[in-house]
Amino acid sequence: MKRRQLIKWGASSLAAGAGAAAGVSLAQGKMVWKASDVHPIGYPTVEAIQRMGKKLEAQTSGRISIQMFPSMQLGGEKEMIEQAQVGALQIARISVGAMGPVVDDLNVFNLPFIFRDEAHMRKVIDGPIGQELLDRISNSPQSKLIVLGWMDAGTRNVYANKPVTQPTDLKGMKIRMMGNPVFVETMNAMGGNGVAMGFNELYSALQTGVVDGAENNPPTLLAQNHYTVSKVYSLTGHLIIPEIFVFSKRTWDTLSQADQDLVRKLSREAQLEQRELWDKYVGDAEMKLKEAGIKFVQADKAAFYKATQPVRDKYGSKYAALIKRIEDTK
Ligand code: GTR
Repeated sequence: MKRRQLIKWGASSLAAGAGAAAGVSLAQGKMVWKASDVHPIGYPTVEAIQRMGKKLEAQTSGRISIQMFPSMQLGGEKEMIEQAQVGALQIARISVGAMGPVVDDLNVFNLPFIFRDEAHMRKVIDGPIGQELLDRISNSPQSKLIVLGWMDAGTRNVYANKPVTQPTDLKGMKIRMMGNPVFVETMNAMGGNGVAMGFNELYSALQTGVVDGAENNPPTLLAQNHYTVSKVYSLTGHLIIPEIFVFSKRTWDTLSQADQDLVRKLSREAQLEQRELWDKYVGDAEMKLKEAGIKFVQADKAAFYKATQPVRDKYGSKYAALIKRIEDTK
């Protein structure tokens, strides 16, 4: 065998080895990246990543593509984070709620009523604070993830089969919260009993009465079919939690600079597209929920704000400087 040919062979088997180690399917030099989301096809976060995949395929002449695994096919967000960390999965879209236990600073965004409204949240993630937090995740040795960008997830409100307008309405009610102590304590402070539970278990827990309710944004209430078992949506507005999409550092480190730059560029586009898709989807979701007979009820937000002050005091003290900067973002 000629020397040049040998080198070529050696290089390609090396590349295949690196790819295989990082869990990337490689056929004839083509890379197929696995992406995962808990939401179904058509949901704005899923759609934005699929569009990114199409562009990636077009701009690399088919060398790189994305295979989407929607609807929790690869498990809940905790599992998705773990798979991305070991390189079994390349792109994961996850809530900052699930990232708090991985990178502590992110818990600032998981505090109740930390943002005045969604416009305030967007100002913060679009500005220097947003960039600093993304960098902190990418630079944290224990995260093993590279953050590609932010995504929107609107405002979370309580849903159950009765209205919740005051903290006293939640008395004795078991409300599912994401698995992060700050959320369970938030619900307890709001007057209910917070129950930490994986998102993948929630539908049947609502259906069988293991929990009395949950809390989420309108698109999730619709897309996860929770509205078929919880009929009243009370606008408590207690959490506005953005989401992120991340790339496995293990795979990232095997990519060429040019491929990394391309992914960065397309990620920025995906972030902008998701926001547009999100705004439209929220409007559609609210309309469909109302058409399906879901009652939207205005809650006394000031009362819930007051009730959750101990949570902000307890968790917020160590982030005091950051919280001040968030408050000062106008
Ligand atoms: C949704 C979010 C999911 C997941 C879910 C939950 O709003 O998009 O990523 O975090 O909430 O409550 O677990």
